[in-house]
Amino acid sequence: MTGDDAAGNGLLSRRALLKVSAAGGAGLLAASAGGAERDAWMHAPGAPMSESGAPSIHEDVRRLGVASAPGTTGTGVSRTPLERLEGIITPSRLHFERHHSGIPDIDPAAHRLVIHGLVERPLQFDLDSLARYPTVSRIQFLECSGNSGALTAPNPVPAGCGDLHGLLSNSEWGGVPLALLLDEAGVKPGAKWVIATGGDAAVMSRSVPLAKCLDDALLALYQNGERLRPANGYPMRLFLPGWEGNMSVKWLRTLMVTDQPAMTKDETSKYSDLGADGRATLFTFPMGVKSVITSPSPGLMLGPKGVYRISGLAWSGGGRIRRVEVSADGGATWADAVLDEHVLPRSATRFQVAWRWDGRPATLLSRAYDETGAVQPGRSAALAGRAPGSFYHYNGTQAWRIRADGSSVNVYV
Ligand SMILES: Nc1nc2c(c(=O)[nH]1)N[C@H]1C(S)=C(S)[C@@H](COP(=O)(O)O)O[C@H]1N2
Ligand SMILES: [Mo]
Repeated sequence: MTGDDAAGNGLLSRRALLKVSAAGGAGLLAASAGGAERDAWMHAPGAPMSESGAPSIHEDVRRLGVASAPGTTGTGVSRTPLERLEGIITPSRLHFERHHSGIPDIDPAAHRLVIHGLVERPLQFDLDSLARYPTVSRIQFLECSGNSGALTAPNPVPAGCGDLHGLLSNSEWGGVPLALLLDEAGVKPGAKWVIATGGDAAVMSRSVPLAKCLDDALLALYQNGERLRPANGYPMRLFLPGWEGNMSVKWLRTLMVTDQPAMTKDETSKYSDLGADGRATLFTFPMGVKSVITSPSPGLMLGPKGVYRISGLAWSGGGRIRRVEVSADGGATWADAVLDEHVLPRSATRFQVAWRWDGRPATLLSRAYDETGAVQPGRSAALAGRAPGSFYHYNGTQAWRIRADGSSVNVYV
């Protein structure tokens, strides 16, 4: 250990993070060079402007694992390539997708949102009427409760960070607080739940506690500054910060205020958690505190031994991330990672730590804590009490085994 060491096997202090450099790899410039020669692309004017931007043709970053269930179109998922992104915002084109019956082609002029049931005044809204309400915007994550479920498999699946954890994205969501609209409809005494249904062929339907709807629920219209993308609910979706993604009903069509949950197919046969005792738990709403190292991770190679920046994401349905620890010795010792500037409630939070890799095999792990005091469990604790095959709401720690050749692989510790 040296003065900069913060934990075993080369994890360095916060101070060391600022000193991470390519350790000579940046290439010292000969004094005579001075950039005198023009580069090839400097000899003629460049390309013109365009009406819609696109990533550099040199950057081939796409959603991962785009797949539909056999015999269907659009019933499945695509995942965010977490290991190819930095910061906390997921570009809208890379936001993960989960559709139960494809993306409906909704005519925004014809779409209506209806609020009915236990209300004084049933109301109907179109996009024009909604545009008159005050809006809010918040940077928050959306995570499918099936995310990371592959880690419940008996043997580690040889897959990458986005393949395993990419049913998580983080956006700036803008729209009208649902409380405003419910207030206008006049919720009647005795109301406790709101049944939300979507305008897709699957008619996704979920029962949401009224308290959440009156708290921070959003009728989302905007995503990262532009209208929602069709895949993510255009022209409007329910957005329930920190809660399992399934409840954020896309293409939102009706909200029925009731005194009890509806027990829809989407909250009974699916998205319930089967315990080892054979009993299923319904209504697991908030997503647990979780973190994952995005770099290094499978598919990203380390070069020669030396100091590297470990980078990752942490998030919690319970609120803000308070602390993230990283281990380079399989969980024997832990060092505090540095949290980036934006530590927002129910948002992905970027963490980093410097690591002096000695070129030998090592096992990296991260562990997150949130402001409620919740701690991300290890794998065995996260599996305790589950029936075999029960994979929703898994938030155990992720271990990457770094091999001597600089490659890495999903392992269990
Ligand atoms: N109407 C409707 N809403 C839906 C779904 C759906 O298939 N239909 N999928 C749900 C699930 S399971 C998740 S995880 C999120 C995914 O949102 P995204 O596709 O914008 O990432 O939307 C939820 N809302
Ligand atoms: Mo989901």
